[in-house]
Amino acid sequence: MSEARREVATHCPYCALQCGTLLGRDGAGAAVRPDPGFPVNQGGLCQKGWTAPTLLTVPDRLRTPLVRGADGAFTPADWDGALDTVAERLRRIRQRYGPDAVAVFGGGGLTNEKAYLLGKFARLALGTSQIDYNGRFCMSSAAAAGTAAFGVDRGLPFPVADLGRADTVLLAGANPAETMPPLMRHLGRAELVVVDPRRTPTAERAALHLQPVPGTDLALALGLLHLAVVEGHRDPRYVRDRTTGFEAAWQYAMTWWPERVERVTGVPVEAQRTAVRMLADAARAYVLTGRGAEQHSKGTDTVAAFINLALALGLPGREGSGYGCLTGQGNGQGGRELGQKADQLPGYRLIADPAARRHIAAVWGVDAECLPGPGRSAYRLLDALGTPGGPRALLVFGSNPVVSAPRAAHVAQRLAALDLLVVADFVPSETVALADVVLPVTQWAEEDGTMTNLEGRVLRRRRLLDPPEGVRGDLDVLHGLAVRLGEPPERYPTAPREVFEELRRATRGGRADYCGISYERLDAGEELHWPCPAPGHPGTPRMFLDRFAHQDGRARFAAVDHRESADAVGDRYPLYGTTGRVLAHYQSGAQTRRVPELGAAAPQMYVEVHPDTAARAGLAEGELAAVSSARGRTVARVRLVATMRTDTVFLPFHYPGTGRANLITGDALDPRSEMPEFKVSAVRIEPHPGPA
Ligand SMILES: Nc1nc2c(c(=O)[nH]1)N[C@H]1C(S)=C(S)[C@@H](COP(=O)(O)OP(=O)(O)OC[C@H]3O[C@@H](n4cnc5c(=O)[nH]c(N)nc54)[C@H](O)[C@@H]3O)O[C@H]1N2
Ligand SMILES: Nc1nc2c(c(=O)[nH]1)N[C@H]1C(S)=C(S)[C@@H](COP(=O)(O)OP(=O)(O)OC[C@H]3O[C@@H](n4cnc5c(=O)[nH]c(N)nc54)[C@H](O)[C@@H]3O)O[C@H]1N2
Ligand code: SF4
Ligand SMILES: [Mo]
Repeated sequence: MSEARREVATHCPYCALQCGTLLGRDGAGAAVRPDPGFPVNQGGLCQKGWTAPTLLTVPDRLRTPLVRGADGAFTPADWDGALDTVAERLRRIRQRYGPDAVAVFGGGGLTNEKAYLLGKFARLALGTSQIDYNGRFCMSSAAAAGTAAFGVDRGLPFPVADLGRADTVLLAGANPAETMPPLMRHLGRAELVVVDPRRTPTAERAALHLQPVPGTDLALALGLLHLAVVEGHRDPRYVRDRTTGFEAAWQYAMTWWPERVERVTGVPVEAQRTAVRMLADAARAYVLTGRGAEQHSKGTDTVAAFINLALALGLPGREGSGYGCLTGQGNGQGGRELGQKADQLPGYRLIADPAARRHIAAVWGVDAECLPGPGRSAYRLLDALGTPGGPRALLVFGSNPVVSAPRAAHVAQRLAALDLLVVADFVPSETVALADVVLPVTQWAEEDGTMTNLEGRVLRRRRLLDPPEGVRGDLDVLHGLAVRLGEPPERYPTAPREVFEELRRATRGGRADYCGISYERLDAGEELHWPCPAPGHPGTPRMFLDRFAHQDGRARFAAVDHRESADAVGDRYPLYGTTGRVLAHYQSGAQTRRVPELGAAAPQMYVEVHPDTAARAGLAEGELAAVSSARGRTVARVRLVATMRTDTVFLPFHYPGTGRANLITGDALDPRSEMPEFKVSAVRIEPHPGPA
């Protein structure tokens, strides 16, 4: 790295907006400023983005491999020693129990190159089917519904900047004012319809806020479709020429007349009517979903119902209108199409599809027969750890499931039951604390690679700094392990560019085709959205303008009906407990809790409660409450919020220990996406007698 290069154009390490930043040296560390030329953030950054460099030099950064000794304590090790230990123990476990006894858990924050190599490493070097990743907890319901409707799933099938010309945008279960603040710059012109049980900062900016009972969006979306049809807003030409399946979908929506919807959701009939009119009267309108609508045991059907509404109004695939899902993690999009998902191979290919297997096997230089089949999805995988017939070893790259997985106390027990837990991370997360071997890896500013943002735009992450001594890149770690497991070294390149060149070939002809994208084109400043099937191809910022990706070119309505959440509120647990995010913290908080400014902005676990609900429970502002469900309890400070529904409490999931929101969440999964029900638990709130 030349010292002369004082500033590089790169992207924020956190969320899927991937704000453009200029990263420069600042003493021993680095400083960022927004890249004014990048159209997605238009010169904006949130608090997390501004403070991201702090984590590069945080005092407890992992700087040496650690191996747990017989006494239970971590001992620093050199890299050769640590990798030898891991390889030797993996080999023994595999010999004794077979290849599926070793599992891999990846992350949507990994670069495309890392996600691709991790999937290849699992299938070839380990020969295991047992790989999945935290994106299962994030995007999977929208991905399943989007694929079924459109034939392919790209978070936003249009550039973010298109939202800037919208007249109406419906946001179902998304709070971008806190989760993607610079996105709000594009939503300044539009009238917003926000569907959220809480009056969030996003809802404050809305022309219309619908405040449903948690877990009832499916009924609401069916009701909005009902009204759109009976009030004559359906676009009959579009429905006839560009879609199939309306009649079957209508059989359900027909029965969701507005009064019935009001009874189930609590959203007044008049507000339903206004929402439909605002969408139907707009020349340009968008329907967007976030985790609030998706993280349910009926998340896939809920997204499908919102897509049905968008299709009836003729929005998807029309310039200036559409449906999209707001992707979450930095590489939430790329992470889900490059082969770290249990049922997928690179290019969004299905691992059970013989043609897909042949194509990938040829790129990898192996026989298709030696590729394993589909494995367990994320929660099922975690739940099976250390059980008879389940994995005995787990390698974690880019997730902190002790805090972020549902039913977290149970998941921590499963992790503790393993023969071997290996975690690659750059900070001592709560999952690192349970590991047998810890591998310290590089961070964004110390590495090259690519990320794919929420609009399918492929971006360059660029290296400015040399990693601290003792720290290696994830690609080096995978290479080192693979070679020790007897793989040919050239099969696991350590240079990101080389991995990308292979990844291009692997995705060729797949649904997410990166074949025409190269570091050269990206570095020359080209704006490239996949699919980009050839080197001369301009990429595809707007999808579906002529046809959808199904063979007949048509989008599919889905025949879906409402159903209850898995957890029923009742005498014992009378309230809806829902969970989500706050501005200052990111995910499990492993990173942002270490940044002093962010820690100070949101220092400790709290629960948002309506004053009447709190009073009934004998609780006042600032007091400690125990929030319990059938799974367990979490301890949180009461924050009185007058705009809350009286039947609902809200818990952020960024905090560790006894304040983990996931101590109360359960293991109900969506039958199609296997998304956990993070957004609805039946809970009770009461004073917590002791210290937190
Ligand atoms: N500050 C911050 N930003 C982030 C992240 C972060 O951790 N912190 N994470 C990134 C990632 S990975 C993701 S996935 C995105 C998520 O971004 P969002 O989807 O915006 O985030 P959430 O807070 O999980 O959920 C959004 C809203 O859903 C509401 N909600 C809860 N239950 C329901 C329900 O039943 N129906 C409806 N309609 N709404 C409901 C919550 O009140 C919440 O305001 O954010 C990304 N950006
Ligand atoms: N109750 C509740 N639970 C939730 C949610 C919710 O809304 N409510 N949301 C869910 C969602 S949408 C998500 S996305 C998950 C996220 O939850 P997690 O998967 O736990 O995500 P992070 O906290 O980002 O954890 C990433 C870890 O990997 C490390 N890391 C970051 N980049 C890299 C890298 O390049 N290489 C390696 N080796 N390590 C890296 C970080 O330091 C951190 O420790 O949480 C889910 N859990
Ligand atoms: S909005 Fe997302 S990408 Fe942009 S600065 Fe904040 S965390 Fe980073
Ligand atoms: Mo996410």
